[in-house]
Amino acid sequence: MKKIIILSIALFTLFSCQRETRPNIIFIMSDDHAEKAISAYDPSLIHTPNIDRLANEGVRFNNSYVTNSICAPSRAVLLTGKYGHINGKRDNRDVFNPNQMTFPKLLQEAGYQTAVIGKWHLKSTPEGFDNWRVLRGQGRYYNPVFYENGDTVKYEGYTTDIITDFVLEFLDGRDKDKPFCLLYHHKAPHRNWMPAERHIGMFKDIKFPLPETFYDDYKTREKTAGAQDMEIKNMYSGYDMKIHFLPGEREENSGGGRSMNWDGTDSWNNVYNALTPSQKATFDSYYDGVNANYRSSNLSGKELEEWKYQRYMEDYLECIVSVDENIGRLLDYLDEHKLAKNTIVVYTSDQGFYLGEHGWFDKRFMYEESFSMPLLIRYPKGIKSGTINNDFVMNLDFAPTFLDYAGVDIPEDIQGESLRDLFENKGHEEWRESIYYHFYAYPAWHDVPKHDGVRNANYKLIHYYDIAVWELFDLQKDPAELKNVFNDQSYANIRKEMEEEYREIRKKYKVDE
Ligand code: SGN
Ligand code: CA
Repeated sequence: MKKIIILSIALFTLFSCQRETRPNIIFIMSDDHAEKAISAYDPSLIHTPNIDRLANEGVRFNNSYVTNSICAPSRAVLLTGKYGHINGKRDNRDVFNPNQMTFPKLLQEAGYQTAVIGKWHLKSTPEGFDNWRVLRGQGRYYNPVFYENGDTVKYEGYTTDIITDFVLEFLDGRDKDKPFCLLYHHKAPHRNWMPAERHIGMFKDIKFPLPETFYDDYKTREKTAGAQDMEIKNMYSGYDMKIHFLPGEREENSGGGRSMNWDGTDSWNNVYNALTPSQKATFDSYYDGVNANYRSSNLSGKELEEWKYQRYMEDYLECIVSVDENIGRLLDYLDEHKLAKNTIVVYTSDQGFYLGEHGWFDKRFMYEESFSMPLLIRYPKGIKSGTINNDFVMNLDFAPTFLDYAGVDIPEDIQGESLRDLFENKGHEEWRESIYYHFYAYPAWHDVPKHDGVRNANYKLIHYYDIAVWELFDLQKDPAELKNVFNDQSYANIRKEMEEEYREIRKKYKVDE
């Protein structure tokens, strides 16, 4: 009898010890958040003290990239650790096949409590989650509709705050005997950039500097960079700039939706009308002035374009202030509940974004601003504070990393690598030296042709295969990617090497012809 008791105590202790050593995981992803709009990366545009905590107390990755710079495909890569041609989600229109392996399913099987809260956008119902509360479609900034564990519920308030309320609610009500894995996904700062009431107008007096490439003439890239529809000058005056139309007035610009037949009617009013009377009053208290200024100054040409840029930056960055505040709420919660030490906290975005570079907003291209994604990870038990990492990491690596830290076997067919190797040095010497990208969403908004390509430390080769155009950039000499040297004879050898690398990497990732 005594023996049995001792044995059960021993087993119980062993079991509970095991439970305690497995880390919790909080994966925070915002939508369209450029690195340059996080002060840990670049302090010149905005101060994000809470997001920066993750860099200061953990690691900042300087070379983190997505496989495909568009929302839903990026989310499918997160879940599966595989490229879109393998997981089946190549563009926003494809429906994600939920009957495939995902890392939340594996963690759930291994005894984790799993949840996803916020933007989802994968069209099929979330699977592998004990709790899910996801935004309908793209989600709205105000008064959002959520699908939650089978019900459809509408809430009043600001979506960034509401998503975080739900996150804290989940943490409070969780099963404390299990480790948890929580995907916490913001809608902000996605278009059409509506700040929280408390932040409206806070950047009104700041004059944001124009990026050096704002007036890019697209020379040597005429059919690609020069043929898109994502220029700031074509942003909607209604929906994007929040100008109310006068009777009979129509949108003059494509707004980047040339191929999608936006009807040109009062696009801001549709969104504005979904606000409550008190939200409207707050919007009016600031945007009435913007409207008056727009009408009285009657700008055109470059002046109008630069005015749009300022308005865009103001609203975009104000949305990020709310994201940052809410991350502060979460980090405080982790401190107060003594969860910080044993929780891996990741901050990233579904891709990068243009903040005026090349004259653009949006993403899609394999050029640096949209190909890259911000990535900060804090895990006091495994990562030294203040670490800077310059290796090529990808959103492919999230799934294997989380499985690795949770002690779950990484399935053979996962295409990413565990980032844990970078901090514990095993296998670090053999880390990848080049990365592969593939964008498929054409025809679609913003008119960016399909392309794939390879990047290494010095060069980038891009193939727009439907229009038979190649681009080669010398990233050391031309980091802004303004000069395509594909047909430059002095690069003939480099071109050959990169073409070989392109063939190899496509083979490695099993890209079908
Ligand atoms: C919407 C936006 C586009 C954006 C896509 C994809 N237009 O269509 O500007 O590129 O989403 O974004 S909007 O007028 O509806 O805001 S993604 O992040 O979901 O991939
Ligand atoms: Ca996005």
